[in-house]
Amino acid sequence: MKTTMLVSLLIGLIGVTSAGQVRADGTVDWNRYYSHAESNAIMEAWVKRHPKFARLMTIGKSYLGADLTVLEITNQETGPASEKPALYVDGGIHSSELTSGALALQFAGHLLQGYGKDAEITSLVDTRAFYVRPKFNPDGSDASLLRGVSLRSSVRPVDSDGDGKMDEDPSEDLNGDGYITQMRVVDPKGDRRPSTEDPRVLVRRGRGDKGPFYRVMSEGIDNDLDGQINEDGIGGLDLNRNFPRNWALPFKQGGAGPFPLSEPETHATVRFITDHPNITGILHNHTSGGFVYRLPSACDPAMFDSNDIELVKTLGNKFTELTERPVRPSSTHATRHRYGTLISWAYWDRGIIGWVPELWPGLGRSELEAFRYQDEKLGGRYFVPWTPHDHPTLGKVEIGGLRSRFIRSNPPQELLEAECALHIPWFLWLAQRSPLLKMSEPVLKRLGDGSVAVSADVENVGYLPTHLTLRGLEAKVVKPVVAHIELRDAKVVNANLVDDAGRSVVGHLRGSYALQGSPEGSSGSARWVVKAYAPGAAVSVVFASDTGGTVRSKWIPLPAK
Ligand SMILES: [Ca+2]
Ligand SMILES: [Ca+2]
Ligand SMILES: [Ca+2]
Ligand SMILES: [Ca+2]
Ligand SMILES: [Zn+2]
Repeated sequence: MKTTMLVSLLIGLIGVTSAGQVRADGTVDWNRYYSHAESNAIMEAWVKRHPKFARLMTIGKSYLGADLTVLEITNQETGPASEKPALYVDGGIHSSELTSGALALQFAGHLLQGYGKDAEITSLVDTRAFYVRPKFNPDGSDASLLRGVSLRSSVRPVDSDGDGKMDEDPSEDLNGDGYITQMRVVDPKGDRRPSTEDPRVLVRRGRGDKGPFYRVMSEGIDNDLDGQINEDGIGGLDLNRNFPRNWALPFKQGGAGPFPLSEPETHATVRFITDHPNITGILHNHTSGGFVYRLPSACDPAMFDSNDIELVKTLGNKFTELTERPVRPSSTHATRHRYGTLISWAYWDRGIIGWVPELWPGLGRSELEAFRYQDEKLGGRYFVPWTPHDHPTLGKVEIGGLRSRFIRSNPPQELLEAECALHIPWFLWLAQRSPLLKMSEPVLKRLGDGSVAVSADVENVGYLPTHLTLRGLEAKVVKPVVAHIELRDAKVVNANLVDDAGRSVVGHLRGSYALQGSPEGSSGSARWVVKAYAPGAAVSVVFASDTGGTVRSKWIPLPAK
């Protein structure tokens, strides 16, 4: 069973063709969901079109061997990405949450198309870097998009019902219409009845209601004859429970994998973020709900420093201001606690503030409103009329109902671009909130003995402190600002606090946000005494911060007598 399913999954993936989706003017139709191959083709076309700004990286392979691709965006002429504060943006950790990946891709397109036209974007691409990963989990996203498979995250087989068999009972498209919808069967004990306002809609049965009553199941058969229909479909892991901080065993939380970072998709993420200490913020996109989850996440909120939470709330308030949508803490589900999330790991182990935008509030408040909308605006194409079907074990059933993937769980294509675009101003605003170093012109002063004192000041003109959060400071996971001097035909004869590598530690610098507990002062300085040993001697001063970028002076000749 396992092998057959994997083979059919692979065939499904190979069957994808990557048509050219980028138009001659560089634009892309954002009212479309793209497969992993199409998404990669779009990013490859951008790299060809904008070689100065875009670079494609493969950071690992998925469970089925697909490339895990990240698009790096920055202006190479103003310095490499590694020397600039960066924002990490992903989507698609959860397979059917396809809007999240669409937003990541659209965000990258917005940056590339906006450069040179929009002053804010031009400045951001010149001074910051972006790492955009539209398909966190390409196997699962393609299974959902291309084959309508229902699965939470990765396609790695899991025995979800504990019967010793893995993925033995997925859903089946019994009526062959290309969709997995619902089956309803008349049952006096059923908990549903047709709505009096719209008989196509099944609502919860109330006390004293009149029949007929229905039992509703997802479309399929009981493949393993255990009495349950569709109880163990493809996959079963939740990759956003597989991160190493506060990871939990299955007795506390299912689907988290056998051990932290057991999965290639999560391992590549932790490797990538750790290897890119310039990342100052994480946008880990999901769907649906129409709000943003903030820290604290995946552990007791009391463990979090209240000053860090104040900072998180301040940053989140801007989202509400820009979108009129709420921000909610991620850890207050008493009954549904989460463990091992990406943003929890990023905060505790890297000091980074991460966010979980849950896109798409849905169509209206009730199922009835969704039906009405799809009737009036979407040509009725998301409803499959209830049609009799002879089920092999249940006998007479009806198959039909709402095709919910692109109406309830994700927006219909017509609304996709607008839903994603709503979030972009806040993403840009967050990118601007990074720390950012700026240095003064070094001052050179000739001393009596013929040596030259070189001094320079540096300031964090950004918003966040260079340590990002108090967690980043206290756990020493974000490095302080350091200075060093580059020399031509000169040597350092005395230096203020120079370490073995010739660097002077400036320390952490506060930004314009007054984070309680952050070191005082947003500026620092460094000083060296140097001596020329040949004519034409010159120096250049460099201040480097993982999170605030690297700034360099030009080469300055040492003053002659
Ligand atoms: Ca099973
Ligand atoms: Ca069907
Ligand atoms: Ca079964
Ligand atoms: Ca079973
Ligand atoms: Zn999700």
